[in-house]
Order: sequence, then C-alpha cells, then structure tokens
Amino acid sequence: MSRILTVGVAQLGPISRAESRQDVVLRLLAMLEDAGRMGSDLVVFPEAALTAFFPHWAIESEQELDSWFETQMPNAAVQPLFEAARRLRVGFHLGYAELTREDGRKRRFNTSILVGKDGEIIGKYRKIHLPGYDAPRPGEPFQNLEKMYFEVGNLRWPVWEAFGGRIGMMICNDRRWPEAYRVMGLQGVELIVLGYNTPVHNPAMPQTDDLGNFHNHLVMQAGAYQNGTFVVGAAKAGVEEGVDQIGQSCIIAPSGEIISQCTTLGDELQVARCDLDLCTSYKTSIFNFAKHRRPEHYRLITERTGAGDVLGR
Ligand code: CDV
Repeated sequence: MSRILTVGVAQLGPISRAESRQDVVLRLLAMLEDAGRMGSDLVVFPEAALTAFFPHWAIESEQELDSWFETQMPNAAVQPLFEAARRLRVGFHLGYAELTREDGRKRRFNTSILVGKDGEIIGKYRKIHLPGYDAPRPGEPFQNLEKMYFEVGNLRWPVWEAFGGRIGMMICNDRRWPEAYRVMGLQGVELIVLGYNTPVHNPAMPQTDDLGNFHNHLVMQAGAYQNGTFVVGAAKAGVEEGVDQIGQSCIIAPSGEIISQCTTLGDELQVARCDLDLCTSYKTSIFNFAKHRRPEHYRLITERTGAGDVLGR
C-alpha cells in the first residue's frame, strides 16, 4: 500500500526591506498556484516568509520593531493565501514573526503555521533554538539578533495528524539539533516541514563559511534517516539587504536521500511525490525505537552552569 502526499518546497529569493507584505504574498501565491497545477497537497514556504529577515539589523524603536511582526493570523495581507489554499485545495506551511499578548504582556516569537486544504490553521509552532545574540555587536557586517527580538518558543514539538500522515514543524536553527527531530520521531512523525534564513557568512566562525550548504543538508538528511521521516526545508535565499543567504531548498526521503532540490537562489518551486509508507519500513526495522532504543543508557546527570549543561557522574 502507498500513501502518496505530493509536497512542494517553495523557496523564496530575497525580500527587500521596502517590499510590502501584499507584494510578498503575490510571490507566494504564484508558487501556490503552480503547486496546485502540479497536483500538490502541501506547499512549504520559508521562515519569516512575509518580510526581509529583520534580525539582521539593530532596530532601536519599539514601534519600528513591532511593524515587522504579525499580530493576527490570518490578517488582511495574507488572507489571499488562505483563500487560495481553500480554492486550490492545497495546504501550506508559513513562517512569520508573531507578536502576541500572553500572560498580560507583549510577547514575540519566531513562528510557523500549518494550514489545511480547507484554509484553516491546523497547528502552530514557535522556534525553540534561537541563534545569535541578545544585543547588537558593533563592527559585524550584519547582526543576528534573534535572542533579542524573540522569546524561546513555548509550544514544544507536537505532531499533527494531517494530510493523511503525521506532520511536525521546526524552524531554521532547530534543524541543527538532533533533539528536535527525535522528540517528533518518538511521536511517529512522517513529515517534518521547516523554513530557514541561513547566511553564507558566519561572523563567529568564518572558517566554516564554505561548509554552509554541506551542513544544511547534512543535518536534515541525518534527521530524516535517523527518525524514518520525510524532511522538507525551504530557504529564503540570495542576497537580501546585503546579506548573502544559502539556497538548496530540498525534499528528503526517510532514506536520507534528497529527492528534489532547488537549483537557483530565487523564487523556485520543486515538487515531489512522498510515499509516507516509506517511513513505516524504517520505523519498523532499523529504527524500530521500541525494540532497539536503549533510553535507560541515555540518561545523563547534568548540572546547569553559566556555560550550559555539564555532564556529571
Ligand atoms: N535563522 C536561523 O536560525 N539561522 C541560523 C544561522 C544564523 C546560523 C541557522 O541555523 O541557519
């Protein structure tokens, strides 16, 4: 038996600082329409897909900072995307910066949503692994202020029964952490969708700049294979406001193999037929967690220090 889900990865080229959300939504719509013509069930858009990636800039005014966030989802600017999903019967994944009032205070998260073929939101995820810094770093070619602009996500990693399978979300830097995949792997995830904004240059570690594309695929391919799941990663690529970002958006099978990949650094859609039953063969054999995992040997005694966790005895 096969459970075929046709999935599109919709890479975005750069978004300029001056580009309106309405203009960006037109770009997203063009790819959603294309994906519909190609028989897609689900399209994956990148992290923070409605604006330029503003954590690359030091923004001093709170009012200006707020203007990069969405206070409602859907809202007027993205409504056409939700309507198109309903009309075309194509779901989507969308990353955006979320400003909300929770626990009586203003809170900001780096968020993604999964939207069904009926145009209704199925689930929401808030990024847990925030890279970068909580204060501007003078002299750097660009900033990375995610720790200053966002709180650590508080929704954990749920897995949703949707599109005939078990779907989970992570965002950008999360894909570098095996724990993110495994928490969902333990819930039987069959398709992980994510978006990324990854600069080519890492000011803290310039010696790895030429390994950016390799590391991008390495972590997603390993996460897919070790958890018997499809992984779809969508980039915002190209030179955005002076920051060069990697592309190579792709769709990865539970074998760890890339089955479809973007080849440009602009808006580009690639589609693949994903047989979710392929996951079952991995989950019931080499990665049968119930049979072969040894969690009793994985327990670490850790002590929290200024430098993070250290292993005790
Ligand atoms: N948006 C991101 O999370 N980017 C990070 C970069 C800054 C290292 C990433 O892991 O790709």
